Amino acid sequence: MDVNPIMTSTTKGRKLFITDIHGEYRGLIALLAEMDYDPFTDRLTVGGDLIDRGPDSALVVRYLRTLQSMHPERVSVLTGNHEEMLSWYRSDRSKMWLIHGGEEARRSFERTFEDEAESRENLDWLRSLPMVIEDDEFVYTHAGFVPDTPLHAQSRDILWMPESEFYAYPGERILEATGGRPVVHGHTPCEFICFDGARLNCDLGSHTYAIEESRCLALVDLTGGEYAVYGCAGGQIARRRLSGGFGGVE
Ligand SMILES: [Mn+2]
Repeated sequence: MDVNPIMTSTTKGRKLFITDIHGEYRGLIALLAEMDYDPFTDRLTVGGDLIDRGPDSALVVRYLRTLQSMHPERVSVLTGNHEEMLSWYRSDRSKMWLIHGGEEARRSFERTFEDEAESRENLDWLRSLPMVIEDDEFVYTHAGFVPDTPLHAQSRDILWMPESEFYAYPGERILEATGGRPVVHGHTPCEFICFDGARLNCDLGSHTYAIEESRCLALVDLTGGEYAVYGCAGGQIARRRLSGGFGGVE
């Protein structure tokens, strides 16, 4: 078997990314195991849309909140447009959340959280999550951002940014705004994770694609340039390489 020494040396202390989990708790846990996730060395960033549509939103929220509280230096969680809809629902009972998968999440909250206090703690945590996270190599957002506006002065509209709008900007313009760092994001389901030199969309449509067999969740190793895919319908896992020269090893 062909073992790449560079890959072997980077299996610890990787940067991992997962997004648009949408209540797929089993998939989340299976993928972390598949990739040998080590919370004491790996950095995990979650790209928002933890909740809605899928069966176990409360378990996803509780797990990630606990993980972050245990490893605050190495676990970061972004908000997405589904957390935004939940926040509106909690403020003024806006029905928009319930019709976009919130009904499933509400049932999961009722079934899973012990009492009102636990529910409030977890949902307040969701409300506190940031829209932009960055490190020395990458910028992370849920859907994209507007390069004309400073990274940390973005409007909350960016949580809803269609891929067509984000990808209408030339890659150079995005990299100029981030100081040369690629943007890792989700929000718009795609079939394969493809790096265009400036952007990496990691949403494979968990509980979102109309065709059940197409719904997948990915855990991406940004350091090693590969990812694991979990099929929401059958629970099968596959490994793939990132395309577009990502990770420095082809
Ligand atoms: Mn989503």
